Amino acid sequence: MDAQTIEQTLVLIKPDALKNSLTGYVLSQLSEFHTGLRFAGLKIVNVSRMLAEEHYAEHRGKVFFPPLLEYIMGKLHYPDEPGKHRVIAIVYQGANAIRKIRDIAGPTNPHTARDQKPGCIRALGTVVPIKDAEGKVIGERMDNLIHASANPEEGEREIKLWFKPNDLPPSMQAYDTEESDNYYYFNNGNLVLTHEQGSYCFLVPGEIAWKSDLDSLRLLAKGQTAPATLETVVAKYLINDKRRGIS
Ligand code: 3AN
Repeated sequence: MDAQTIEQTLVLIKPDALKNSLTGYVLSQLSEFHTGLRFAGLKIVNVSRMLAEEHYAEHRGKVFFPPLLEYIMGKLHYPDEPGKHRVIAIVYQGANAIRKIRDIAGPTNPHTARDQKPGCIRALGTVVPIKDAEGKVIGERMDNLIHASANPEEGEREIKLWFKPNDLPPSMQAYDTEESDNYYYFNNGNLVLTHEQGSYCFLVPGEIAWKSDLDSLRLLAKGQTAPATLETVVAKYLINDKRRGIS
C-alpha cells in the first residue's frame, strides 16, 4: 500500500470515554478538519474476551493484563449494565494517519500525558491502582480513553482483527482480499470444516475475507501452524454474534 496516500489506523473509543460522554469530543479532535483524515470504517462492538485477548496479546502475562481485558470489555465502567458494554471501533485513512492520531491521543499514561502534552485526549484519562486480594497495590491500570495503532504493522494487524473487508468501502480495503472457498466452523476452540453440534459457522463459501485470514485457515485446517491464530480470525467473524460461544 502507498503509505503516504492510504495509510490506515485503528482507533478505539473505549468504555471510559463512552461513560464520560467524551465520544463527541474525541470524534471532533480526530475530524477531517483537524487531521485531514477520512473515515474508512466504523462499528459499535460488544468486545468478547477472545477479541480483547487478541487485541492486547502483547501484554499477556503482565500484571495489568486481566484488568485491561475487563476494561476494554466494558465490565469495569458498567459492572451492572451489560447492555452498555461497547467500544466504538474506527478506521481512519490518509497520509501519516498513524502519527497524526497518536499525536492527538498523546502518551499512554494519562499522568504523563497531562505533564508532557496538556490538551491531548489522554490527558483527560485516569490511572487506577490494581490491588491484590489483600488490598496491596500491585500495579496500575491506565484508563486512557482511546486506543490508536502504534505503527503500520500494528495498524494492519488490528484493522484485520476488528474489521471484515466488507465493513469498509471497496476503495478503502487496503489489504488483499479473497473469496472464501469453504465453510469454516469454530467448535470449542477447534477449527472444523463441517457442521457439528454446537459449532459456529464464521465463514461461508463466496464470502469476502482477508486473504491472510484464509491463508492461515488453510494451514490450520491441515494441522499446521499459521501466521494468524484461529482466535484472531474467529474473534472478528463472530463480532456482535449473539450466539457467541467465545465468551
Ligand atoms: P498504547 O495504547 O499507547 O499504544 P500499549 O499498546 O503499550 O500503549 O498498551 C495498551 C494498553 O495497555 C494501554 N492503552 C494501557 O491501557 C495499558 N498499558 C500499557 N502499559 C501499561 C502499564 N505499564 N501499566 C498499566 N497499563 C498499561
